[in-house]
Amino acid sequence: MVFAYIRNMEQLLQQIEAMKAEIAATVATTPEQVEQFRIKYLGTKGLVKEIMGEMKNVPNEQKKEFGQILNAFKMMAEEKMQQLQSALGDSDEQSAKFDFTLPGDPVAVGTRHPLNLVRNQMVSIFKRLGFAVAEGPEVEDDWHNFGAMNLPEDHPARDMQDTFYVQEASENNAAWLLRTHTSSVQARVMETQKPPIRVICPGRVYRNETISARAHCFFHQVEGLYIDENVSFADLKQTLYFFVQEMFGKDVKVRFRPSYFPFTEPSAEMDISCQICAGKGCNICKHTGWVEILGSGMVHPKVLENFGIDPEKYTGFAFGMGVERIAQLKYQVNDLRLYSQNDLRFLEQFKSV
Ligand code: 2NL
Repeated sequence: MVFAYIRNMEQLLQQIEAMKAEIAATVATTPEQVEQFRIKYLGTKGLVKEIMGEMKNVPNEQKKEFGQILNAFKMMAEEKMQQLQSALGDSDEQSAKFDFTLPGDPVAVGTRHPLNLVRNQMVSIFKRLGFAVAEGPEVEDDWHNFGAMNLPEDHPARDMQDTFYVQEASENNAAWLLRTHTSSVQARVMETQKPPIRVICPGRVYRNETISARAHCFFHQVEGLYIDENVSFADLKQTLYFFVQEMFGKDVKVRFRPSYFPFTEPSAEMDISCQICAGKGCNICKHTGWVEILGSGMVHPKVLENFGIDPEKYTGFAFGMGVERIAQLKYQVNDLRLYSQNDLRFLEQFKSV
């Protein structure tokens, strides 16, 4: 009997402390060593069992205190056993399953859509000129989309053939539609803000078109509006010239052609030298060396009046352009449908842009 010589509690305590130190110092690197530890301390003839047997020699008034000490000792031995086992498991089974030196699975990195890339670029150029960004709803009433923009009731653009109506006009209700341009957003800006106003409105717009390489039932626009005292056509030309130089480089040439829009007077379209053939003549520019990129003009006095802005005091310019068209010229995209088909072979080409 190991504990046969124990004469008093003092000795018993010393013995427990010595075993605790031994347990703490135990290392096991093989399953056999772990098993040896188990037999020595936790086996049916192990030290834990044996020392528990000493309880019967402990005087009654000290039983509670020593009971706790013995229990703590038992738990320590059990915990150590678990530690030794799991340490062995780690080094043995798990590292056999996993090779931590292998490279990880590659994480697929997405790419920005070319239209977002170009839209962001356009927005950042106009921001540098002091334009704020405004956004608005894609489902609009016909006042914000057409009426406020000086489109007469019988204007062909309002035709069912050209516009997607969500709800037709009735006696008490306005017509609701998918906006055909983002001018409706500028309308909402003029409704809520006083001049000076300087905003650009990027967004998706809808037109009832048969889908082909050159037309789609939705596309993306960036429209701009600048209203203040003494805003002139020269300001319009210089602003747009700055924009294309930033977008396409300093060598780009521009020309303005007179045009017509119900919401601007006078109106002009702007062409730039063809970015595909550098003006030599190709399919994109129809062998003219020029491509149209935007429509613009001085805001029609009636549009200003619609929002209580005095056309005698204030003037403004506005412009609108298609993001798809700018992206086509920058990246030579020859089919509009590519933008909405989500073909990864197309989209992945914009990885490094
Ligand atoms: C085009 C032509 C244009 C505007 C849009 C506009 C907005 C307000 C007042 C007056 Cl609030 N005009 N926008 C003006 C001229 C042309 O867009 O071909 N877009 C793709």
